[in-house]
Amino acid sequence: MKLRHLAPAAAAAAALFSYGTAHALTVIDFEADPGGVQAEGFLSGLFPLSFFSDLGAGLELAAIPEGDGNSLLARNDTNGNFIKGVFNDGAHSFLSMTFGNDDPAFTNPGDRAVLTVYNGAALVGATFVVFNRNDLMDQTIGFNFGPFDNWTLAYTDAAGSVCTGGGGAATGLIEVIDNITFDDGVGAVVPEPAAWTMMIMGFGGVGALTRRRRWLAIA
Ligand SMILES: [Ca+2]
Ligand SMILES: [Ca+2]
Ligand SMILES: [Ca+2]
Ligand SMILES: [Ca+2]
Repeated sequence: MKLRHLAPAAAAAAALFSYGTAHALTVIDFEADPGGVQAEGFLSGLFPLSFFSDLGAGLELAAIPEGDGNSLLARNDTNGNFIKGVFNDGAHSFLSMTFGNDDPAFTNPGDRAVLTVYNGAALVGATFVVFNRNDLMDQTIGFNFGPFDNWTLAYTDAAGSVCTGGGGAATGLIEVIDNITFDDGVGAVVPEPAAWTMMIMGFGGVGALTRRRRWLAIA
């Protein structure tokens, strides 16, 4: 079974306009996975990314309104649970995902999703996105500086403490993530501006070749 990749041209175009990587991108959307409670370290199909929870329990796949079809949840949130990912194929330099379940009733202004990436045990970096607090999966968080081979995604308050109840509610704030997108590893090098010029010229060349083929076909 082949890993699902975006078409190289589409990936390159997306990279050009968003994150500046030049790799093919793989997307995990969990749509082919059976729903329900998941074991620690579970894999989606043959994708090289194992999922864990910080507390060692609470991972679940479910189709919920706060997700995008089947999505990944970390329950047990009153104890401060969150999601971890470990790549099984070495280091990467691009990762993004969508996130939801930012209930206005269970969050405070400034609460956020925090994505932290590591290479082995070494911290590589962290980024955050403040919730728009609409309980919809309509925000994305990403990191594009590697190499890293594992990561955590946690919902925290504005000070960075993992949410254990939000807004004074008894229920915690469950991380819900989906559409996990990553590059094909650190083998390739992020192009310099001069290389981009060459690549853009290359895209033009592809178009010219296509037109020539079409012309030949008509002839
Ligand atoms: Ca999905
Ligand atoms: Ca949590
Ligand atoms: Ca919700
Ligand atoms: Ca939202």
